[in-house]
Amino acid sequence: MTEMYQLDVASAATSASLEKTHPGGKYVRKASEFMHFVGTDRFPAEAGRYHLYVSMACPWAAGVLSALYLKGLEKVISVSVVHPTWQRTRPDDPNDKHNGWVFRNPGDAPLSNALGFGKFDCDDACVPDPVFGAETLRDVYEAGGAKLFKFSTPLLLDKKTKTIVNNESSQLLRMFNSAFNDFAEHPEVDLFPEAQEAALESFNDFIYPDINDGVYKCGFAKSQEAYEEAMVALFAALDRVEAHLATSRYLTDAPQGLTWIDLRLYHTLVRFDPVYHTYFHTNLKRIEADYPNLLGFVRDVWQTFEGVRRATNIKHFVEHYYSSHPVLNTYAIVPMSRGPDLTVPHGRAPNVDAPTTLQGHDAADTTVVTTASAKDVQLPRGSLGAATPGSAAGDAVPQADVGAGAA
Ligand SMILES: N[C@@H](CCC(=O)N[C@@H](CS)C(=O)NCC(=O)O)C(=O)O
Repeated sequence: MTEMYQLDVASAATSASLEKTHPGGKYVRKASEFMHFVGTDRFPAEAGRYHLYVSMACPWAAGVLSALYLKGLEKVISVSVVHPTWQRTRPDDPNDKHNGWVFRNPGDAPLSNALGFGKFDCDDACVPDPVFGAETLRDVYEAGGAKLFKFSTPLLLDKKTKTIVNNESSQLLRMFNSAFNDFAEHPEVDLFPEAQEAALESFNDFIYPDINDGVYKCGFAKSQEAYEEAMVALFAALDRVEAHLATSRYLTDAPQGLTWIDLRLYHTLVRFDPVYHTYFHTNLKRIEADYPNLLGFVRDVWQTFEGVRRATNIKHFVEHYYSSHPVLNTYAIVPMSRGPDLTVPHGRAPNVDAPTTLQGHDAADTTVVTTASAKDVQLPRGSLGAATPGSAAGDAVPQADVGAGAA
């Protein structure tokens, strides 16, 4: 086990391989391979035909899963959820070092990281692959026709033809917003309001590269310069959003409040203090201590939108990052903090119209104007866990079950 780790570090550190994957030490995300759309002759919109693979740890997949819940597509698109801890996907081949997502049944034996350290249980959120009975997401990609060596979530598969439709979250969000409206329980929910399109794009122009992807650029940088450049951009962008959210409840004035860009921002921010601040070295400021408006925004979105809350699995995302990259965290030690208490009243002033299906409860219920610190308000932490896909709202994992490195 230890030998493999030494080999990995040695091969990762040669400047030739670094230049290929990290020009100038910078982390560059690989492009998605599949970009087909549902609603075409090849992939018509049908209930029961498509299957979504997600990791509840992955911010991109969690955004797509939020959209699935918000639109009421649970009976239309089936879902598999991978285990949070990456495993060797070809353990019998000493030359194949790929480490990636695997499927497990709830109650299966706990998994350790690829070096054999740590113990991470197979909890009720794990949902195995019903299409191929695959053990790994890599197997699903290969069965579905993948050519590139990238096996990421989210992934949408056509069960009828057993081919991959799309693995790009921004496109899946758009697809779920409109392509299945004939079957959706909430066709009226609109995460892509046309009137706000320009504003949404201009937010995305810096939120995606500097915040969503920005935290990864900090965490996966392989040179000090690349890390510092990403850090400067990240905190400038966070400061900018913090200032904007001082006068606006959500990012835009969309009539239903939440949009796809709020969703993307939320799923990065909710991971920020418990994961990125420490693991990705994004430690100039913390959301809980330094960004009252971002903190209020995260709590607001979590409290107001049941679909988002159900797609927020703190246990999975904390365990995933700390157990999946042995080069960064050899012994899979998981820090104890789970981040801010999301049950503390969010204190955001309502500036959107009457509640719609998107609004889980009336904004007027939450009248606190200042943002209380989790340390000041001791609320039961039982509701911090996430519901399993398909389970009822508020069916949360008790906090006691999501302790560090819960086994
Ligand atoms: N562009 C993709 C990125 C997805 C992505 O990078 N997902 C990560 C998890 S957060 C993943 O599955 N990584 C595994 C891999 O790339 O092998 C999207 O937004 O859908």
